[in-house]
Amino acid sequence: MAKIINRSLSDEFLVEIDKIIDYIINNDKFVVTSHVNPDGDNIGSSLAMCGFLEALGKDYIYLLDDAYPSSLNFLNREGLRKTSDHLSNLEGYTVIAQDSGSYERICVDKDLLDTAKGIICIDHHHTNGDYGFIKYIDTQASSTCELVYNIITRYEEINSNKLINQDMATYLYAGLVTDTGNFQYSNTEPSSLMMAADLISRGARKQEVIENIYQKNSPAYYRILGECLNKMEIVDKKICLAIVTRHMLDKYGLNYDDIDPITPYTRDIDGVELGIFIKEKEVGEIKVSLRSKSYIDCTRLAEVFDGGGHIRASGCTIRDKSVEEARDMIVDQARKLF
Ligand SMILES: [Mn+2]
Repeated sequence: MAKIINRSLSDEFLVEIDKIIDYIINNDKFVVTSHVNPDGDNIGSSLAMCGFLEALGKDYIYLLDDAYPSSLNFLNREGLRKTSDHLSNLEGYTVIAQDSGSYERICVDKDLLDTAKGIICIDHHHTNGDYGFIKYIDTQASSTCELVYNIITRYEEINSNKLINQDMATYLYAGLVTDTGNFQYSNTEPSSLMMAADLISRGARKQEVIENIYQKNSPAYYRILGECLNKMEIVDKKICLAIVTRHMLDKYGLNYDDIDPITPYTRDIDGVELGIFIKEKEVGEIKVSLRSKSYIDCTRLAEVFDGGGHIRASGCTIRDKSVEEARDMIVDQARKLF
């Protein structure tokens, strides 16, 4: 096979990848973790890293305090995930924190986290602050799964062996699919598609991933989607707003997690650049998902409300406001971006 031209494996990143590989080879105890409110990339990259550590015979703990959303439960490895309340300290353990754009978002009790030896940060968030004694942060990467894939395949190349088994390939594929919107988003690069091809050739169960993530919607989901889209609002022809209230969730008997797939509808309208999905998780706790098509930087809007994320996909939380108040605040700020 011809040498793959892979932007994400430039010398600058290879230095960090090799530091991580050396560190893992020379140390024995690791904690693998990720961000709060787990998504496909969070779970996929964590389980793949666990698989890598397992293949190298390392002692590791998979620690994540938040439960998986139901659509990703098919990835669950029974009994593997531990939560902070079951551990008294992490002395001697090095934490590998993946896909977490800030220290605060790491989904482990912070008093417990502070007892660890240190943190290795592997991430692709634009808003990543400064944590970790080794940092492999590539904000152009499709997903953290792509970074973990780069680490494992680099190890394979150095050691002339193959470590990615069918399960690991499936975990990595799930994260790649979810973070690229099933290869639709602008973060889909040649390297992402090469990675997908390689994972499928190594047995990634791609049909299982697609069916579980995209083809298991309940009838109640379609009914709430119908009501939500019916009431959708277009502002200045460029901003689309959709709202799901707590009352609507209760009416349809749905969980907050179930309505996530509504988000892209707000962006995918002809002429709309910015999609805003407002979700009243609880009264006084309003979650806002932001998506842009081609030129608005969503993080600029999210950061006004102490949120963050990626240029094309960000989020924030507005507290102690009604849905109407939150809507007005967001629209005021959103208009300033144009
Ligand atoms: Mn991610």
